[in-house]
Amino acid sequence: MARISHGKMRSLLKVYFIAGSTNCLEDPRVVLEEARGGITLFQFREKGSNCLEGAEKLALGKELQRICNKNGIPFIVNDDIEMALELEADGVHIGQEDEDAQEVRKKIGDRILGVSVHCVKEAEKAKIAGADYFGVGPIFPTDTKKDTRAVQGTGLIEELKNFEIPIVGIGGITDENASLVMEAGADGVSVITAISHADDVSEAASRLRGEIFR
Ligand code: TZP
Ligand code: ICP
Ligand code: MG
Repeated sequence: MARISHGKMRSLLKVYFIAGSTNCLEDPRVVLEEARGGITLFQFREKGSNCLEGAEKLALGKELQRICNKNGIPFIVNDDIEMALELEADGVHIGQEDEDAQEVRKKIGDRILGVSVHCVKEAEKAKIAGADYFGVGPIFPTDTKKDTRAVQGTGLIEELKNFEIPIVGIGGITDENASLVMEAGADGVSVITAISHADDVSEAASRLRGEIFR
């Protein structure tokens, strides 16, 4: 296996859905099944109060991975490198508070490595460590993650373009503001609420996809 190309990575980032059991209003497996037609990449992010742990978390991850596999959607695990390796996930996403990116790259080999970055300095470090993409945010205000950095708007996306690393925006993104993120130079948008809390998940995912592929 070789590292993913920038071109392939950019195409996967277009509609990047992130969820875990605490984000979903109904069974996360049902939500993912409903979203699958609109999304290009999925991240299992099991966080927050009352989130699953241990064997239960692993079991849910496995089921969500199976749904992804069935639908040709690569499966990324947030934070939990051990679980990503155990499941043979397609990749991992880590933040600045997680394990050092260089160490993670050694552990996961050629799997996809996503790193959250909030400034040019973090981007430089992540690029050297071997990040396949940058997660940049929060772009807009969000209630989903309580310990986020300050809202950044789209400025950093523009600044990071010359790094030539694929970029996905995150934080408060909806079908109504997604085009601003793309116009700033992102390769895609990453959302939790816009899909997981929608009355009609399938329709929400398709609508977001429509905005990105416009
Ligand atoms: N990292 C920065 S903002 C955020 C994460 C995980 C939450 C994004 O969730 P939403 O609901 O799409 O704003
Ligand atoms: N960006 C992405 C893509 N995923 C995350 N979990 C995050 C930032 C915090
Ligand atoms: Mg993290």
